[in-house]
Amino acid sequence: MASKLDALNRWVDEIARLTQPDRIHWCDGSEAEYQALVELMLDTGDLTELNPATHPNCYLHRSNPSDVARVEHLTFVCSANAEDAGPNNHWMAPEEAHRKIDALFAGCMKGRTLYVIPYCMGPIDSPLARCGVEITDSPYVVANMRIMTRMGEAALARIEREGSFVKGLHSIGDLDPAKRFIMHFPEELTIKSIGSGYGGNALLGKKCHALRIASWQARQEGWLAEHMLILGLESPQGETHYVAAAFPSACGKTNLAMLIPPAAYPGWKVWTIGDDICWMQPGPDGRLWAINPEAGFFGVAPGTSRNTNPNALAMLDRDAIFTNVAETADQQPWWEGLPDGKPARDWQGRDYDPANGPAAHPNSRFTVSARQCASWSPRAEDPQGVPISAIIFGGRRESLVPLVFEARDWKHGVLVGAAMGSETTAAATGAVGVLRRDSMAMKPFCGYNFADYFAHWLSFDRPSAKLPKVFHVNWFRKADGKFVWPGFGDNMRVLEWIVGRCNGSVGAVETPIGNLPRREDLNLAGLPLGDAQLDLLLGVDREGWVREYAGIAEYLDSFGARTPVELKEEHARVRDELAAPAAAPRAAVG
Ligand code: OXD
Ligand code: MN
Repeated sequence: MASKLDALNRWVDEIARLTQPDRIHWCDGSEAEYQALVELMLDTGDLTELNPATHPNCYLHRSNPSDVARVEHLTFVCSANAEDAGPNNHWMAPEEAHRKIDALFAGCMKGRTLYVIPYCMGPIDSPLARCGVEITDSPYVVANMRIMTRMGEAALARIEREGSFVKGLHSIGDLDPAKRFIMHFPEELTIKSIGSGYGGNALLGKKCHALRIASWQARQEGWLAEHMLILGLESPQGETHYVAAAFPSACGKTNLAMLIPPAAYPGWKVWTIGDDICWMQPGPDGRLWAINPEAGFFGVAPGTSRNTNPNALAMLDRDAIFTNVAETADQQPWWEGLPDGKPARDWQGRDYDPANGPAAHPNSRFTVSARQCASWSPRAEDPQGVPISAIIFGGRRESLVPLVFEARDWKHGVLVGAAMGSETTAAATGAVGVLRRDSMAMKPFCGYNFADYFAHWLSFDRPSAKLPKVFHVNWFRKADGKFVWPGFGDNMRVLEWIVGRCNGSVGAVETPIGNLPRREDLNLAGLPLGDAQLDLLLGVDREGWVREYAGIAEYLDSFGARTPVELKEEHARVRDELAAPAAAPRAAVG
């Protein structure tokens, strides 16, 4: 009798013929399998054991120094029609892409084991979850996928029930950057990645499936696949609001998702649902319901400390994989920003010498199960997801952009997200600190034309919809080269205002760019901020914003005729308000 696994078996056979592995291993996701992989990697030197007394079951992986980040210039969306990929993606015709990459896959697994990894993105019994199968020759990828996804037998059983899955083929190849490609074939629900073992390029469930392919599927099916953390904010009265927030890579999503409220907030609690990816769908009640498709965190290590993210630090002292961090003399993991300990060996395994640069690579990472986080919410396993009250966009902006503002409605919110800009970080190769537009923090991850993506976002505004309120935050404002806002736990003050706006319990002032808190609307107690600093954080520099909106117009025009007219009209509305003589400030209610 035909089984729904026939297509999977045929595909595995076909890939084995192409790549010619010595062995094929179907992953069951068990603890015994994980331990066997760890043993294997300890033997080959792919992993070294960290101090078992301080960090039991923790391992260090040192990657090839040329393979430490996502490679956007080698990442392609290979849709049949170039226009569908849009100017925001690199495009290659599917036939040419298959030919090019299959030539690199030919025979690439000789002498290696081919691992078949069935995985599920999202709670295993959630209607919002989707399955995939990754084929890889990297045991490091298998071990990481076990932490990051629901991997193994349960996922295979769901694939057998449903028959459909995303196909992901990965090989580290020979790690030659000249033979490295990350290719997506959205119409075929297929990913092919070769030449890199780095997380975002190689753990195909994450960016490749859960964002690029899923965003394409989401558009067709009426949902959203977003680069967002999800947190729950519980008040002392026991009321919890769920918030999703999009920041570009390495801009603090993990820290915000695990925030511990400061002393000024007795009885408040932040619950972590996810730190990187959010899938949202309108529910029967008109609200957006969200799941985190991942099961673990692949977080940036440098800067993570007892001061910036105590929950993260506490979850990293057992059962974790570290990639490209430094080591202390007694084999504890170390990175810049940790106040204790000092590095003895750097991320490349050399004796530490400051002349060689930072001890840990700036994009060094930890991989750890979400369940190890003290703020992890059991609602992360809820098959229905959680209802989202607010969406927050944010970027790294040294100047102009205030601490927080609220979009006046959904359409304005979509414009605010589309117009997002941020200074680049080490999460991708290329220059760091350059301002680029990064709509909804999805520039590297949207699997289709941004103009169509903006239209898709606008389409959620239907009469029956009860959409979240939309906000924009900027923790990174600088004066005299220093950050003005303390950030980290104190971001709770901004979250409180955001939730207050959702409840209609706190005020704001209307401005052309959106509604801003007045000083009296924010809890600023105990913060060492003077008048000049507060003016900077809570002010609107109209001339600066006129220039910003001119830049945004150029950006929206770069998508040509596909840019939704509605978005351009919304832009024109704000632009004209900015140009009009300033009216007396008006309090915004509700
Ligand atoms: C990540 C990224 O790894 O955004 O999450 O680069
Ligand atoms: Mn990310």
